[in-house]
Amino acid sequence: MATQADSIEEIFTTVAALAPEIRDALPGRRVQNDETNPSGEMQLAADAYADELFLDHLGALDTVVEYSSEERTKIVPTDDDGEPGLSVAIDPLDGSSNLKSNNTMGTIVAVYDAPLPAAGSDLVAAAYVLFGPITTMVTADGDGVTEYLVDDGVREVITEDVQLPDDPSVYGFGGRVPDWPADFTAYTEDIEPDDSMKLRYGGAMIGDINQVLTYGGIFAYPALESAPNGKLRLQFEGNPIGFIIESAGGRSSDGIQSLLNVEATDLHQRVPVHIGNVSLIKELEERFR
Ligand code: P6P
Repeated sequence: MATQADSIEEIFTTVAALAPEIRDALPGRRVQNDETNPSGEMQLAADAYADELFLDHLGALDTVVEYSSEERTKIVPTDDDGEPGLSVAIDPLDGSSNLKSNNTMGTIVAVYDAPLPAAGSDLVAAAYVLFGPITTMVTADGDGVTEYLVDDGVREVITEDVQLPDDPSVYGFGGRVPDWPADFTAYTEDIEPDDSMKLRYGGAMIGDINQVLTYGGIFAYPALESAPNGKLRLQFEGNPIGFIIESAGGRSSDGIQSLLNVEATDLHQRVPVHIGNVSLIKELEERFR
């Protein structure tokens, strides 16, 4: 009988094995396919291609009973034996709009031990694959964070027990400045004059989060005047990335509480996202009180 750790490892291995095929398919799939995803965003051929691959391969695993993705309106049941199992929520290509400009993007995987939509506290694992100059994968499974090189679809450990650096040095804030609410603007006015901090914002959450994980700092896509719940999705972005950074000694927040405590009400619900060093998130929550 496979343990839950075995099941998580099998999911991570499957995702890593698909990375070369997805990366190789990017050059030929930079075009929009005249579809919009459930969040109303234009879909690229690459988004749809990656989504189909993940459904086929993750859905075939005995221990996966539900598959969902940013690209699909509905949850796909993938189990026919009625045995309990894990629910996977995927952002197949986070930051796919960076494909046109040849900037970083990748895949975010959330593994919940509960039916979807689920709270972050139901996560048992999360990971992201980052298509940068090299392909890397960062995983968290409740027992620390590990960074891997993904070479020909096989993970090779780079660093075990990854921890956020104590002294933060980067920040990246999404949304348009005039659209930021006053409390977030006030917070940015604390951060930007700090000469130990520099702006790093690349348009793909996992690229910016990897900067935070590497150098320490904060990434935020806050609530906006025009979009009080912000832009990022709880199930596919906020929860898994919050889980990873909290597992690396950092903190996540919707402005009030950890993202992992936000109630899940809809598969594609959006949530204000603030993730990084504990000191920076605490300072933000103080501002929001
Ligand atoms: P903007 C990518 O589309 C994404 O969902 C995140 O990966 C990224 O952080 C954000 O949206 C970028 O949004 O408004 O800067 O294009």
